[in-house]
Amino acid sequence: MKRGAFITVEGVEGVGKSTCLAAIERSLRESGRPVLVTREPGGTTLGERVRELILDEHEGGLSGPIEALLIFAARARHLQRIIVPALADGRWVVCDRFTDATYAYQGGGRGVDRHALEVMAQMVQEGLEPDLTLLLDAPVEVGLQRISEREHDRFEKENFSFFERVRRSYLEIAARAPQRVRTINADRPLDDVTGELLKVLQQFIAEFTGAAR
Ligand code: Z5A
Repeated sequence: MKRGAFITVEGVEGVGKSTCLAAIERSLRESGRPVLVTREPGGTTLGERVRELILDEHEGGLSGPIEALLIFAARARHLQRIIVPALADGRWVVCDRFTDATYAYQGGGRGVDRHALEVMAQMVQEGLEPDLTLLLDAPVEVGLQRISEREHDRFEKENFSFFERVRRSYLEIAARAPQRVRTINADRPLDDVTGELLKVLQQFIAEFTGAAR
């Protein structure tokens, strides 16, 4: 059986990832593909515990390296228990954030050495990379404004320059891997954003299914 495609969605807070994930899932299901939607950190009991821990605003003293180690531990379990079996079973896996988020937040945001992150990624992913990454990009102030009404978690309480570094890291990743990472301008009305996103997705489906034939 052909393996399914691995699609990730990335971006700084408030760019519209959750909103767009729903549109991606709908579109894939309508095209008759078996879909698994998951998230990081999360997707397993261990992953959800790590998520709770790293988002808890009362959790003091979690340095960048501690965050990275926790996130990669959760990722290892997520890959082993959920992502790899689903892909092998022919399902299309759509994941809300993956390793690019670690390069952006722990690398760019917290200053963890990129090489150390690459070593952990290699150990945990064993060469598996997303087939397509949809990077929703908008100025930091736009995203933060969109989430200004809700209660903020540990990351969302960071300062503006932290998110600027995160955004810059994401854009650098996209520049280095233009084939895999497709950047979508998320500073537009939602219909325009989802319209472009679904167009990119359709193009990818055609390429992936053609290439997998
Ligand atoms: N993290 C990490 O540090 N390292 C890692 O390796 C990983 C994660 C994997 C959890 O992420 C945290 O984990 C994350 C980094 C860290 N930081 N935080 N917090 P998350 O993905 O669960 O949380 P999030 O980024 O905070 O999600 P979010 O704030 O909900 O953002 P979003 O999903 O991109 O936005 P949304 O909920 O779809 O939309 C926000 C609001 O904007 C909502 O009211 C929408 O209706 C509105 N919206 C969306 N699009 C538009 C447009 N185009 N126009 C107008 N309004 C819009």
